[in-house]
Amino acid sequence: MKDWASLTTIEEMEAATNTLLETAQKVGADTWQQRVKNQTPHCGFGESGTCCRICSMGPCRITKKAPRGICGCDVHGIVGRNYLRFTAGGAATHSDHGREICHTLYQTKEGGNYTVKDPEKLIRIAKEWGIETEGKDIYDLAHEVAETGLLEYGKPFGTQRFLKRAPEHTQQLWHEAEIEPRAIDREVSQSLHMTHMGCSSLPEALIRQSLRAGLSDGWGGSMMGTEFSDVLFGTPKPVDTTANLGVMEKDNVNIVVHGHDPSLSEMIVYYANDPEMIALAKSVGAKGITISGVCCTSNEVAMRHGIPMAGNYLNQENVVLTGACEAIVVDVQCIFPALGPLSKCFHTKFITTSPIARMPDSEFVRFSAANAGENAKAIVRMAVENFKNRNPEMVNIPNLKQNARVGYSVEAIKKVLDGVANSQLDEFGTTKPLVECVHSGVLRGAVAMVGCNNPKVRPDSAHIGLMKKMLENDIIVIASGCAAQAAAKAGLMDPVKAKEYCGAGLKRVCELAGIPPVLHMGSCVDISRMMILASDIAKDWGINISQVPVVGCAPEWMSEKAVSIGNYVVATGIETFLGVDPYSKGSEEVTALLQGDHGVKDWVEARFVVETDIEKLGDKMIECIEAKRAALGI
Ligand code: MSK
Repeated sequence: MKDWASLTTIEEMEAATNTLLETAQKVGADTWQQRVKNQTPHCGFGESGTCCRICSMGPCRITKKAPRGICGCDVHGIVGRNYLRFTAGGAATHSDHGREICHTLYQTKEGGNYTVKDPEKLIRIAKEWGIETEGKDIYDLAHEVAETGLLEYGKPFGTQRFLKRAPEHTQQLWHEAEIEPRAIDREVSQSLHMTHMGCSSLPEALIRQSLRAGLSDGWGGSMMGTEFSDVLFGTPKPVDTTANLGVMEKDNVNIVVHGHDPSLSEMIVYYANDPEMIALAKSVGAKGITISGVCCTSNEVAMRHGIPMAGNYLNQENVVLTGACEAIVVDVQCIFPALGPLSKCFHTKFITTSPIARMPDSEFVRFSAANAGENAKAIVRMAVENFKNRNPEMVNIPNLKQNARVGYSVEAIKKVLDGVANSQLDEFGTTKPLVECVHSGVLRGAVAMVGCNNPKVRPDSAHIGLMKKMLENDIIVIASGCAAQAAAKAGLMDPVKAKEYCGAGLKRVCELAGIPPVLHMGSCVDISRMMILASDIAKDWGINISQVPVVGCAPEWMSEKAVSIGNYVVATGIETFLGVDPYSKGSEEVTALLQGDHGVKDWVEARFVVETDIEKLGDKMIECIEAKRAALGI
């Protein structure tokens, strides 16, 4: 057994949370811990997916005595429809994020709020899409690529352009299964059409469309969100930062950014470093301005600027409970409406910025690409001026902080690994050294660990427990979203410390490449990076994606986006392990399609595994990786 002493434990994180909950009690604040108690036990029909409220004849709930809804739909149709709607919600959300990024790209101009930071990537994508690049002004090209991207949402004919990035075999599987995504909006809208009263109730058709809608996200909207964020803000490279609540600074103005869209947070980071704003902070008695982040906005600015990560999804109330948060500034997704009333118990300003995420008890500063600079400066000013309203007696910043190296885009991974093995890099590097490490057994395989926190799982315990188990077994972990932040908070992204906890093979790779054993690949939309990495590995290795010893895992997921992600990861040929059931257990047929030997497995060569016992989930992941190795004869 390893001694994990230098890492931050779950118990230490819980102890810190408990001191913050004492503050909550003092000020009479409501917290998610209390609301979970209020909501327990959960509705059994909802949990098993067997409640239908798609039309107003119901709601219909399926029991032994009432096996069909009023329209005659059976439990399998109801569970299947609920599952597809769940997926469509996630695909719409991720893809709309991607659409916003396309619009931001369209707004770029020389000297403007937004400029092109990675012109090579823009040119690469333009060429990939057959757009003429020769002799074109970079901003004309950016606008043309952005417009072409926007048309991916509603084009009347054809399929998503990025599908061609997948290996031929994968493309063939998608074609044969009739799940190649067409226009992104069409897949979302068709999912709603199919699940309208009186349309599909055949589980197989509903699950096929779930995969298709998921693919429109992962190989469409999300992929554009990632790629164009890189064009706009720079493709991430390894950068050092810190993580956990202790990154907030007692003597500074603390601004916490939260949500997903980097367009706003990039600007906030810029203006927090503005000498005028720093001088203003000093004039109100602070030593400076600290920006830190929660959820995926945090991942975005951490990867590109080394901005510290205060925490993940279930820490969002904690940052306010420190009493040292002058402003929590949010864009879209994963934001608790609870932040409004909670902020009112403190001096904190809860600032919403997007018409997509309006909430009571917030101050709304409508953000737009056209006036981004002005908006961001106004927000930073509001936060700074709020410092004087802080009650020093309420300040309690838990002393938890770990170092983390983040920013492993596909380009960065290839560069660090290829750089070790090969002094003559080709233009973008290859995954061959990684393939060699896995082939030789130095690394047994890889796990893509993604997803949220969910109060149904002791926060972060599944992420951290599973990661440790993988590292001990020489399985490298790539992580994104709140799973990545869990690793960073614990210290698993500290390249100096974390390698000590790995098996001998993984430790050697980390030392040679100077990487941590858990690689931060970004935010939720950046799971598309993982799809590209898996595709490139399969191509460099000369095998199918489903043969590569790699699995996906979301042990603490909670959002619709995560269901959409699960669908596209499985549809890409990667076995996906979930620690929370996606409201599908009420139907044997749907469960068999998603998890059995002859459902999605027959169509795309991968399936879901749902296991709420985290120890068993980890064992199953290792078994799956080892079975893939054995099948390859390695
Ligand atoms: S933020 S979707 S809680 S990963 Fe992307 Fe975290 Fe899940 Fe939101």
